[in-house]
Amino acid sequence: MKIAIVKRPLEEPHCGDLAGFWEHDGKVVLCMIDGLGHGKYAEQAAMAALGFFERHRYEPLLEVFAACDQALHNTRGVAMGVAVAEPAAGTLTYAGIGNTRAMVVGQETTRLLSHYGIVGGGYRTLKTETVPLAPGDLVIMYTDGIEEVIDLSGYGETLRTELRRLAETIIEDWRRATDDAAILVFRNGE
Ligand SMILES: [Mn+2]
Repeated sequence: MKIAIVKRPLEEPHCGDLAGFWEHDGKVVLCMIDGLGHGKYAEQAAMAALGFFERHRYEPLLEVFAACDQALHNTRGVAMGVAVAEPAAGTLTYAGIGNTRAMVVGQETTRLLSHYGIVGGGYRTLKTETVPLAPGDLVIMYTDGIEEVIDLSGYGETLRTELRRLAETIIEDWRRATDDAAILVFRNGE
């Protein structure tokens, strides 16, 4: 699987931004988490969310978000985005709460919608969104430690095929110096 995750904590050793991925049954599940604030308690909340999600990752997305919201109520809470890629179907299904970001970059760039709220602190509405995912498309997910709008148009084709270098370059170019930062880049199989 072609995937790269790069993290830059604001203050070592704690990083409140965490990412995970799992592959099963022809699907790839991608998860980006930002524990509120940064430092030790942000990391604790993010680890609780990642652990919860890992145990329940094959359950329906909206149910996992709802149960995770309950399970994290005595933490600071997190922003969380989850994308499920189904290469055979040519689709990506996304759900997100809070200000983690996700986009599909192919012929066009499609930004996915996150809903308002905090996982662990409550939210009103959450829906999944399904968009096309073509062979070779990139899925890029990141936290708000990186500028919301990142422009990849200046990045050449070589960079786009070297996922770790691409992730490192984005984080160097678009990082905000006031927060933890993390990025996950996934290339859909060709
Ligand atoms: Mn953040």
